[in-house]
Amino acid sequence: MAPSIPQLKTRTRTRAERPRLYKVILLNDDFTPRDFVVTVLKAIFRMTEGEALGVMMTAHQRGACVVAVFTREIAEEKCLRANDEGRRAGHPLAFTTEREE
Ligand code: TYC
Repeated sequence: MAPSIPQLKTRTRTRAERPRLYKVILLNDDFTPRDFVVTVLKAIFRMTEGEALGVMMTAHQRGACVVAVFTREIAEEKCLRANDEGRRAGHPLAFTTEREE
């Protein structure tokens, strides 16, 4: 019987692709009370009072502000929860998500 030749094992490492990131964006409106926006930012996005105030004021003055960046699932879930908070309180508060370049 012919001697068997030991096979060289080659390992191919498949690195997971970097997940795409999604921005959660806060949109200004004329009706939602400022302190309500701050409360939602603190509750859903775990911001400090100061951070939430800064984001709320930027949206208020410029029309919109990026709140944070997440993977798609997290961004969509937080956006949904934040929009729900506004709806349940009867405010037109709106968050949206946008894919990063
Ligand atoms: N513009 C609102 C007001 O004057 C406050 C506000 C700020 C609402 C930011 C939404 O994303 C927002 N009461």
